[in-house]
Parts: sequence; structure tokens; C-alpha cells
Amino acid sequence: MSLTIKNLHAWEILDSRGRPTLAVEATLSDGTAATAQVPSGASTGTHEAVELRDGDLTRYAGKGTLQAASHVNGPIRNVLTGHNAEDQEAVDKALIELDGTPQKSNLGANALLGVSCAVARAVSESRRQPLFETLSLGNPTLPVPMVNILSGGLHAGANIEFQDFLIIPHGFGSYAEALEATVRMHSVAGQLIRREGYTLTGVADEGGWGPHLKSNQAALALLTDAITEAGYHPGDQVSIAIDVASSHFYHDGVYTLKSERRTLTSAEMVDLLVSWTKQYPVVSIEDGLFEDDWDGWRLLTEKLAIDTQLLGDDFFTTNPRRLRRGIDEGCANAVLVKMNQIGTLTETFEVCDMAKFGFYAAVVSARSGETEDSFLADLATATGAGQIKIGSITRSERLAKYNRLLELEARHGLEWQGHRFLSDILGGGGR
Ligand code: 2PG
Ligand code: MG
Repeated sequence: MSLTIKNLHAWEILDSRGRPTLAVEATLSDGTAATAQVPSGASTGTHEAVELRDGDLTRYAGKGTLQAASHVNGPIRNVLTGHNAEDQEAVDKALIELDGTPQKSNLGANALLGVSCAVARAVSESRRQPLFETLSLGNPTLPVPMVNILSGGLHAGANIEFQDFLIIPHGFGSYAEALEATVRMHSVAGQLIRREGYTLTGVADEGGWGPHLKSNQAALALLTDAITEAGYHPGDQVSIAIDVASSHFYHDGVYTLKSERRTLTSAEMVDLLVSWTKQYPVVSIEDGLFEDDWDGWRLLTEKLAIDTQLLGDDFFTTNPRRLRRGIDEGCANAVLVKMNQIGTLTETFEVCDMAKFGFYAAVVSARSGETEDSFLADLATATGAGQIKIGSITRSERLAKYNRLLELEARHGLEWQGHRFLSDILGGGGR
């Protein structure tokens, strides 16, 4: 007998920054009920699917999600009740058609994603299967994390413009060992920040350190020192990733680094990034250029794609159409995959598949506004993407995902492939 959707119920909850988002419960015909919670970003790309906010300034400064919840509890429930829950593609197609807009602005991508994920989780619980198995189309892989250690930009509110300075702990025998090393490097980074006399202004949005550094480059020097002082080999065991998130400091055709009192053209930004890959073990650069600077992206790709992962976040916004254009025009070589940038699970998988066939790497990513839901860990594993970006290793909304990966390694016997990171992903195997 087929498993159908019996009920959907959404309500407003708060994310890790105290801003409203949604929880959605799906109940199936066999009585199974499961809930999913929707993430929310701060450095959002213009081309992202629309996160519907109430705009009623008397509540949560206009950021309420009561309308999005009412769309689930009204039109979406009416259309999906009785629908086959096990056909995720058909569920998502029905959601997309009901919304009927290119950026999901009618019902809200937050409403659609909550339903898409809640139905998937309810099916996995009904089958008594781990979620990654229900989502997987074969070849599940425990991902290598890129972990935020230092934050700037819109996430930290301190001095520097670049948003994330992260480490990739790939040279370890297991995910658990890699995580232990990461915690050690995070702690050493904190000691170095204090020792070098920087003021620590508290943790940033994703749990990383957010010091008032003198320059963007100072973060790279600090991170490299933290890797070494913690007793690891930069490059062999631990590499560096950065998320420049450059769209927020690009205005009138130039990139303005206020902290360094200078502006850079697109070509100068490319030169700066190239020079950093030579001085530091930087192997991955996200949003190095503005989301619509296609010429700049092409130049950056020509110069660095051979041995550096060039990751499009705001640039691609997990959108198959934008990724297609990137592949066709030789821009970037990797895509950041965020479910809520596109709004349904099916489209998220579509982007991962497109990346694979275009020889682009994929990194499944959390948002700066997260919840205690660990869905992302199973999603990253199910896609076989091989990489995950969650934030730092403090704060429970992040740890929910890191801990779920520990569980997948310990209880479900998934093997970690960290040692293949450099050769597979950067050596061309992933592309
Ligand atoms: C990013 C994400 C996560 P946000 O830019 O990659 O770090 O941030 O969710 O604010 O877009
Ligand atoms: Mg980003």
C-alpha cells in the first residue's frame, strides 16, 4: 500500500541568531510524523529563491514567518494531502507548480523547503531507515568538512571584509580524528589571537572567532600559525579555505577593502587571490568575485582552476540555470549547495548531479542562521558530494551536524575518504 501524506503543519520558530524561521511537520498515512526546520542566510545572493518574510514591523522587525507558515497550513496542505509521500520528485514538482514563480516568491522558498524536507524525513522514519539512505541514490560518502575558524564580513561585524577563514582537515585517518584535530586548531587560534593582542569581540554568527584584525591577510597568517602550533602540517594534513563573500563589498565596479583603505578592480582582486594561494596553503576560494562579475570569474578560473577549488555561492545560488552557464562559460570549478537557495530537495540533487557531469566539485553547506536540525549531515552524505561546510565547532546548531556525522561514522560504518581530498577533488578527479 502506498504511503501518502496525511497532514502538514508549519509554525514559526527561531534560528541560531534569534530570527524567525519555520518548522514543518509531515504526518503520513501510517501515522509516522516527522519535523524539519528551515535554515536562513545573512550574506544572501540576489539570485536566491525568496525567503518569505511577513514585513509586519510590529513583530520581529518585519522578519516574521507567519505568512509562510500559513501557506503550508493552507494551500500546500490542500494540494499535497493524499499525495504519494515516497515520490519526492513529484512532491517537489507539485510544490513548484503551486508556487508558480521563478524565485518561489509566491508561497516562499522557506515554506516549500520545510515541506520537502519534512516529507523526506517522515518517509525515512516510516521505513526505519537512516535519513541518508532514504535520500541517497547510491554511493553515500561521509564528507570532509571545511570548518570556520575566523570570521569577518557580515558575520562578525568587526574589521575585515572577507567573511570566512576555514580549515580543511583532510590528512587524518577518520572523520572523528579530523574533528579532534579541528577542535585543537580552533583552540590554538583563540590563544594566538589573545597572544597577539587582538581584542576578541565575541563569537561570530557561525561560532568562529571574530577578532578586530588589521587586515584580511592577517587572518591567513594567523590560521597558518594555528595549524603549525597545534602540531599539524599545513598543506599535507590541513589546508585553508576562504569565503570572500565579495558581493557585499563590491560597489560601482570596484571592490572596496575599507579595513585596508584601498579599492581593487576585478583584475586586481584576481591577482590578490592568486598571490595568497602562493603564500599560504589556500586550496579553496569561495565567491572570490561579485555574483555577476562573469568576466572576473572567467579570469580567476583561467589563473587558478588547475589546483584551487573556485567555489560559487552567491555566484551560483544553487541554481541549475546559473550553474549551467558557469560550466558553459568556464567560470569556477565548484558549486556551494544550499537547499534554501533553491527551495526543494529535488532541485538540490539536480544541482549536485549537474556539477558531477560538468566535472565541478560540490560542497553542501549550512547557512549562517541555522537550527538544531541535523538534516544537512545526511544530505551531504547522501549526495556523495564529498565536502560539507557547517560553520565552526562551537554552538549547538553547528554541532548537531558535526555530531550526526560522528554518528554516521560510528554506527553506520561509513568510511571517511579524507586522504583522497587533495587528489580527488583538487587533482581533477572531482572535476
Ligand atoms: C556563506 C554562508 C555560510 P550565509 O556565505 O557561505 O557561511 O553564509 O548563510 O549568511 O549566506
Ligand atoms: Mg558564501
